[in-house]
Amino acid sequence: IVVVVIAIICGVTAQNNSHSFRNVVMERCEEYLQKNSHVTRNNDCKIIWAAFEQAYIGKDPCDVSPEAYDPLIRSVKQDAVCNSMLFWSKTKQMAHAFTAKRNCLVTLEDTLLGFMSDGLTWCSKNKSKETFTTGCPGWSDCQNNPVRSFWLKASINFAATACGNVSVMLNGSLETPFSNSSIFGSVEVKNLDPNKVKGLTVLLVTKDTDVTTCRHPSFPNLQTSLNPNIPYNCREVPYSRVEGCISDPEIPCRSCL
Ligand code: AVW
Repeated sequence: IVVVVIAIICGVTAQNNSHSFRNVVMERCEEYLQKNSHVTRNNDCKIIWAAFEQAYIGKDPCDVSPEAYDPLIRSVKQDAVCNSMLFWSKTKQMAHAFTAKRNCLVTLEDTLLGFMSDGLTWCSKNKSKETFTTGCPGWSDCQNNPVRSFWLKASINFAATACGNVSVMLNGSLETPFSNSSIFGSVEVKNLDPNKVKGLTVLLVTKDTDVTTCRHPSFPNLQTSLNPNIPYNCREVPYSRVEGCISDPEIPCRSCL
């Protein structure tokens, strides 16, 4: 009897896990489409979920390639908004607090694909039909894990579809604000298309006490990775100004950055 009860409890929890992950993704998808009616047309959360799931279900959690998410990327129909795409690196919280109440800049996590998945963990197992949200490999435990492969593919796609003037928010409080090994440095910069992108502007957010400036020796590395046909720019932006703009969404974008 004890074994049966334990088996039932395990079965039910596993099922709850599968269903709750599906529910979170589906609810976020529906919420996004409700709030962004211009995206609603052409998108079907059920179709998107089916494409999401097929990328990792039944696979070893260290054997999910970025390409497994190609059908998911294709299932999401959302055009890039030119001149407003914002990349970030070591500034996640600030970048999202800034874009939360403003339409002038859009991060990957403000798009349907990124919004559905931000902050979530998921994996399955070889030959399993379940989704687990705990006990999954961490970011660097193995290369081809479902979460890392997802963000890699989503970032490639976000960068490759970018158009017009794009910007990246970097952290001026760090000794090294740009890293070649970050997703921004290793994936996004390299996938910008010079036929579509007019320029890349670094927004280096600095506090009064910071010593890092636009003359930091890590920026020539960025320029080396960047296609030579994409003009590069760097601007130091006071942290206090960004903070002010986060707390008052009425301040126009052009006075913020
Ligand atoms: P980040 P990125 N170990 O602030 O440029 C654990 O460095 O990489 O910015 N987690 C990691 C690791 C790692 N080595 N690397 C990345 N992450 C995860 C998508 C972790 O969740 C957007 F479009 C961390 O909070 C941005 O322009 C997050 O990735 C760009 O990629 C960001 O790491 C930001 O990637």
